[in-house]
Amino acid sequence: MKKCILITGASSGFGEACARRFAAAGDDLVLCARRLHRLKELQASLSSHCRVHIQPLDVTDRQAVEDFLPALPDSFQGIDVLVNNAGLALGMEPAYEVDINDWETMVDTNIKGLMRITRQILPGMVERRRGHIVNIGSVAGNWPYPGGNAYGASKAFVKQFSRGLRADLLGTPLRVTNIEPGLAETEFSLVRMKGDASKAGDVYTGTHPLSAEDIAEIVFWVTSLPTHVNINALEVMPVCQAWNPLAIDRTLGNEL
Ligand code: NDP
Ligand code: 8X3
Repeated sequence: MKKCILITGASSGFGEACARRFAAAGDDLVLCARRLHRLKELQASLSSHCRVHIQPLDVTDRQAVEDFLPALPDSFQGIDVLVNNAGLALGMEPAYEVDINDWETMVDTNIKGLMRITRQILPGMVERRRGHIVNIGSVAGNWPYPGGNAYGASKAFVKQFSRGLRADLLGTPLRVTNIEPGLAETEFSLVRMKGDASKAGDVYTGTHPLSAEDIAEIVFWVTSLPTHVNINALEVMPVCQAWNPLAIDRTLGNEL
């Protein structure tokens, strides 16, 4: 049965790939991001497959998020699947050198933006007794690494918030899933390295990372399972990625 899919951050990477995947299934799409020209291009390429509504939206703008749902055309109001994908990492500096503005932008986008959209969409899903929220977390929410500080913490929030939603929604048919990708090649690293294409490229050198299409297939799969099945969390890494041993410093000597 055809669904109505709302994807935040649909202008590139996972969000765009999810749009293409759901479009291939003929679902209705509501696509948001800040870059309207990207959304327009995507809409043009998908509109022969399905109905597509695009909406410029900055998820850090609380008023814009509150105005978002009422402004949707009636035929797109019944959101069945919310893919909470808009997000970013900024910088790799250690916590004692980081630009506090970067931390705040990550919190405003990855935490507050995701909460605001969820709060807008969830009441309608509960009322219609139909819906699936798919949050895009990260391995960074499970495993700390140097320079991951606030980004990892924001994704740990997404993990626990997803569990909390499930707890609140027990007794309804609604589903909640947290997808936790590892290394994936999108515009993510270009954004994190603030436009430095060389540094962003280095992140993937010699690897075979996940693709945006890999993640889109997983998002599509979790939403296509029988309606009594809830994937709570799904951590996915490329084969070339795993854990390091715990780090041990051998330089401090007598200073401690
Ligand atoms: P991209 O940079 O390719 O895509 C990020 C998307 O988020 C863009 O469409 C961007 O659109 C949107 N976005 C960013 N800020 C805002 C905002 N304030 N309001 C609305 N939209 C916004 O990266 P990915 O596709 O990789 O990232 C998607 C999600 O996946 C993020 O949450 C990221 O943290 C997560 N992730 C990424 C991994 C990776 O290695 N790539 C691994 C694990 C998780 P626009 O700029 O047009 O607003
Ligand atoms: C993105 C994955 O490992 O760069 O969420 O933090 S990682």
